[in-house]
Amino acid sequence: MNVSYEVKEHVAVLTINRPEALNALNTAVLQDLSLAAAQAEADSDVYVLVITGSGRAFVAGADIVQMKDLNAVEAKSFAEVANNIFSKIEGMSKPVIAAVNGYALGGGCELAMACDIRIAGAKAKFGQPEVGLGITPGFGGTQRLPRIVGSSKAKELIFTAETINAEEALRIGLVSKVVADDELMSTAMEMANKIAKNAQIAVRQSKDAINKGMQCDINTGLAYETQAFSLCFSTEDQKDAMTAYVNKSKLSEFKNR
Ligand code: CO8
Repeated sequence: MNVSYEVKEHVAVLTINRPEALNALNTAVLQDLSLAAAQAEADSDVYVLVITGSGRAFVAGADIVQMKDLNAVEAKSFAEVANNIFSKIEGMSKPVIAAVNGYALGGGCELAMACDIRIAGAKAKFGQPEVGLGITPGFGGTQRLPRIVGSSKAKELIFTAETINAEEALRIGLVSKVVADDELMSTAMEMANKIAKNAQIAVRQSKDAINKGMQCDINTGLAYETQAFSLCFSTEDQKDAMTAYVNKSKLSEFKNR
């Protein structure tokens, strides 16, 4: 297996595990990543997924050895397979945190960008080196990077193929937190556990409204939000939490229904 998967309470941790090739994404790794993400989505006990890499890389890109001799038709199919998997991860009902422990280059940066939140270890490195290899980004980089950091910075990063460090990634908004390398997983787990304690229907509706809203005009987005907001009033969680607030008591946990 190129991916290890374990569940701790309500948090699943998916570790890409091909350290000898800096976790480069070949067909087998993509397949295992896809299966593990689907497992997390299907498991009703899992509320949050954390994705990380083993060794000194998160993912150092798509596998260049596998890509080298592809023709255009094969390249299209490879890109489509990965794009489908990344879009499934992005579209998961549950929040996904990328704990970026090292190189996140090319397909690795693109995988991190398909996650909802990115936390970086201090040694993490980000970049889209594709034009230096004679190709464009192919696993979503031309689309997700400008949506996250703006088109000018995205174009600069993609056209120059420059690698940036974690502090610069934080400065441009590519990641939301940088922590010491040895605190990366504990920080990611702490954030995941904090999310897991909230009302999961509300968390998932929020994610859905944000994701849909990022793809449309603001009035359509506001309509998605109104739908998500009003749906929450049909849950026991909303009644329980607001009743507890009004009674000045503390809700011990959400039923998530
Ligand atoms: N593919 C295959 N093997 C890789 C990759 C990769 N992306 N990255 C690292 N490896 C392998 C190395 O070949 C090496 O293997 P070996 O020991 O057998 O020689 C091993 O991992 C360790 O790597 P290094 O010895 O190079 O480690 P260094 O610390 O010296 O360097 C780097 C680390 C800087 C990360 C370096 O490995 C590197 O530059 N890697 C390539 C990074 C890169 O260019 N990534 C982008 C790839 S393109 C991409 O992702 C496009 C996605 C869209 C594709 C569309 C499909 C059609």
